[in-house]
Amino acid sequence: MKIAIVCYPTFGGSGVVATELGIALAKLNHEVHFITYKQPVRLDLLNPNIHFHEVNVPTYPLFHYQPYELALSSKLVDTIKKYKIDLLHVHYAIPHAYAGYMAKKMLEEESIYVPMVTTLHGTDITLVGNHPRYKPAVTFSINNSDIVTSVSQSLKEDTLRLFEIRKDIQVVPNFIDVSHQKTSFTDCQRDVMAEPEERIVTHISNFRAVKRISDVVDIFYNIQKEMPTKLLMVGEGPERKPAEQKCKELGIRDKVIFFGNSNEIDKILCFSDLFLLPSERESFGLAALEAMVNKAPVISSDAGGIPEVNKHGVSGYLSSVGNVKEMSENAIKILENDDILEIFKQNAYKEAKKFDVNEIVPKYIALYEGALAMS
Ligand code: GMT
Repeated sequence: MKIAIVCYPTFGGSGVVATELGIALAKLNHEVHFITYKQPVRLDLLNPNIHFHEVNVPTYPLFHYQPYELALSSKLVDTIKKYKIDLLHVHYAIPHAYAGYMAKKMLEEESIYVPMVTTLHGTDITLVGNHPRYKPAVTFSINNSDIVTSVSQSLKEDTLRLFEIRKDIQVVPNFIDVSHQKTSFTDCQRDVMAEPEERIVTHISNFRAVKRISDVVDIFYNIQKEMPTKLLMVGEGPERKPAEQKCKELGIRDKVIFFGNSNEIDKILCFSDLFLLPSERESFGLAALEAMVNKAPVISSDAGGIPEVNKHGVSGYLSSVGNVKEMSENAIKILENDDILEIFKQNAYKEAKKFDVNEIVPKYIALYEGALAMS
């Protein structure tokens, strides 16, 4: 199949999932065309089946807002025609499903029919998409997609609750390449990060308010009172500076390392003993899955789709949003005993394997085949 993928190219779960999906499809000999405004951060163009087409938005002083959707739909039309694309898969409803729909309609004028699969990722539904200013357009573009998928059962339920949806929504969970984790590198250099007796706790996100970064710092503060520990904070976003300030005020700044955005999260997760994800909302929690495949148990909130990934008492523990006390106690329970930590580490890995790329990508391929058969 020739598949066009539209996604956000930046650090963030939806772009990562779209990129990993494209890479997996290319390995299965499908021809994959990424169409977005920048090369996706995790995209390696060395595979001959992978192509990247940049969407350029020429700036014009008359426009207060530059029309990205227009440029994207035009680029889609041109690319689909030029490369004879069979199917369009857009990740994140806003504005990709809307632009994809417009491209489909323009192509129909020329008797070219391309089915569109839309994958809902989370904030496109629960935060941004639900805003009254976007809601009609988001509802319209979901209802006019040929196939709609969501990354968790929880997100499917949120979508049906928040929007008037006529379409069936298929749950296709996010995934991870377990074999890559095993083979990508062997030198886990724990000693550059911490002393042998120190535990390593990690948080990775885009440092937005929804991630409750302040809870991460509070939980870590409680842990480090009980045992020698380091906190690794990976990512960039508006809550980073306030978090650094809070660490200073609590007198723990020297125990916390802020990395900024990183392309080497496997290297950081390989020596992590525990992962913290106390988010206010989370449709899936891809970062938790990436931690689990690296054998890091997860202390998380029970928001959204997290319970579908992190299993309470098995791969970690779940608490209600904001229950820092319970999250701290559970973290300490896992970290204070080597044997217990080892059990949780193995369990986390075992649970992560359920989301292996080889289990999940065939589900997308089956949906693509169904969409093509319908068109
Ligand atoms: O977490 C974010 O704010 C980034 C966002 C995105 O669109 O990149 O993540 C969403 O999609 C991820 C991939 O499907 C999910 O793992 C995240 O849980 C989801 N974030 C939220 O729902 C807040």
